[in-house]
Amino acid sequence: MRQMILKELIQNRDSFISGSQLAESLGISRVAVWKHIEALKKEGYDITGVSGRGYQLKDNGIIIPEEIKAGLAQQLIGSQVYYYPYLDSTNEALKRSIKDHPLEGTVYVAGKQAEGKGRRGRKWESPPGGLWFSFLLRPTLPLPQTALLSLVFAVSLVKSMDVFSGLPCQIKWPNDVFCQGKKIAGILLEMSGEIDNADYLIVGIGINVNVRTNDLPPAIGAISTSLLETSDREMDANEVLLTVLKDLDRYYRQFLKNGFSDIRLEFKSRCLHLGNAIETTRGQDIIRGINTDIDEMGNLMVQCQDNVVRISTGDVKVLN
Ligand code: BT5
Repeated sequence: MRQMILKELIQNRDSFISGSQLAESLGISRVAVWKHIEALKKEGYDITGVSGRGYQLKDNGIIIPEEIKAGLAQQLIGSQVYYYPYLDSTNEALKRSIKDHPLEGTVYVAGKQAEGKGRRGRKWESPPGGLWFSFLLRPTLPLPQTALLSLVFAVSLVKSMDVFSGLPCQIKWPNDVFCQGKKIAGILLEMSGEIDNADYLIVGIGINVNVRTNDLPPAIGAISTSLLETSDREMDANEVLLTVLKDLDRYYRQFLKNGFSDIRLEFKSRCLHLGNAIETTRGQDIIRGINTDIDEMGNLMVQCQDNVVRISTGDVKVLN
């Protein structure tokens, strides 16, 4: 019943619908309507009740799973889609659901996250207006191939971001998406299982869709951008998610079928710092040099003064 009330509110979103209208169309009492509305509010839906007018659901980028599913046809990524107005982290929520054996390709989307995670224990700011989601894969690939997926999905995401930002976007190795020199999206891969036998892989993606970077903590706002700010228009989060999921699925299939070679070339052509001076680390060592290549295993090749250093994990700082 709660889902039916939600459906009615979504259909009338941003306008009021009276309690008696809801009660009548669903065949329940007004008190029952009120109880369900209170439960929806607890889940995190932004519903205002005004006496004499009824209830209004504020649309902060609510994802409608049926709409997404209907647009996806037969693809793997998006086999199931769940939307939650509020979560700690979509990666964590999807991880907790593993015990219930979710289908491969299941997607969890959150309206906002209290504890959005970046890589290496960093925080990901996740206010309303962004697209914060994770999906589940069970690849049967050797570990180095599984690790390449982080670059594969970056190429996919950069393509989707071009479409919505209206600008050519770029990738900072291994998988940050940049637009006009600022970060617009990030990816976090988490794996469970044994080496060469991944039990599951959770891919978390954060996209600043209708986020105002002024509303982020200043230090992060200064280095970030959003689709709203690059394109100067509010986006329909459902449309963005649909396109992004289609692209991810297409690139995943291409990778499984043909490997990394062609995708590597795309990665290189979109890489923010290829041919530039960069700084990165290997263990305790700080490595400075020219990033000359990204190899077949996705490693960063850095030409230092007298040798070439291969970097397989870490962060890149662009020096010029
Ligand atoms: C990432 O980490 O870029 C991976 C971000 C993945 C977020 C998604 S949201 C859905 C899913 N559920 C989760 O809990 N996480 C995933 P990293 O490369 O470590 O970048 C983190 C750094 O980006 C932070 O230290 C900040 O400097 C910056 N940052 C934080 N929030 C940001 C935002 N909203 N936009 C742009 N930059 C941000």
